[in-house]
Amino acid sequence: MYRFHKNELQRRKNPKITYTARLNRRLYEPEFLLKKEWAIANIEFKLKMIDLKLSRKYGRKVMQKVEHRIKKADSIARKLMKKGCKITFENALNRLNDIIGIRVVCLYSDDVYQIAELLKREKDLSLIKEKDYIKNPKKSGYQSLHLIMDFPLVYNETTEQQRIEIQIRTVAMDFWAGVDNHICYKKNPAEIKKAEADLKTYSAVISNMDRQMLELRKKVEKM
Ligand code: 0O2
Repeated sequence: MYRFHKNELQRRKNPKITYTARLNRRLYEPEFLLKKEWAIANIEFKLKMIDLKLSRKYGRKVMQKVEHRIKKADSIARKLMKKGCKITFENALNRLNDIIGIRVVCLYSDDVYQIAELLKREKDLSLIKEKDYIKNPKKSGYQSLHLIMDFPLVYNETTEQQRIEIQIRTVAMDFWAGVDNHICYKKNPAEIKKAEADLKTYSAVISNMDRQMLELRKKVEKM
């Protein structure tokens, strides 16, 4: 009689586990990870230079936080399924824009657009798509400016485009997204109906607060 390992039994019950496990193996290949980390380091260096430039210009620290993540296999699998694609490494690379995600958080909403403008002026970054969820928040209330960009990574004498999603937002928007992530985002819609409505209201509150803080800063600058 054959005895199956517990994981194998689980896989037979749910083929998604096999696909995700395969995906996981490819995502953890050292060369793949190295290239992703390398691209991240390059973009973070550019962001550091932009921060220096803006911080000198305005005499205040502009970027409050810069963080990054490489998307995990289960999150990739979920997103591919949502898009109706098979869970494969190739689909992950070709269909998803945010395997590499970088987030920049700043104090004021006009900083968001200045940072975006300077990123767009970088000669070796190509803008693929811009999504302005500040001017047009998502149905959930989510606000942020997303730039989908390509960066040509030179590796072993070849050049490979690395797709990166850069999310730029204020501290207030980041606070909202953090709470939404904890309470609502990617959760069962039936369980979170009430919280969803409240979060939508708070998104408007935060948007107002951002506007007031910006006006206050401008008033103080004129004094
Ligand atoms: P995670 O956990 O951050 O990886 P696209 O293929 O670009 O057209 P995509 O990527 O679904 O479609 O684009 P979208 O809607 O712009 O969302 C990209 C990311 O924005 C999400 O990535 C989240 O990080 C963030 N986001 C979007 N909507 C919400 C929201 O309602 N609440 C919160 N908290 N974050 C949101 P992932 O892969 O979904 O998640």
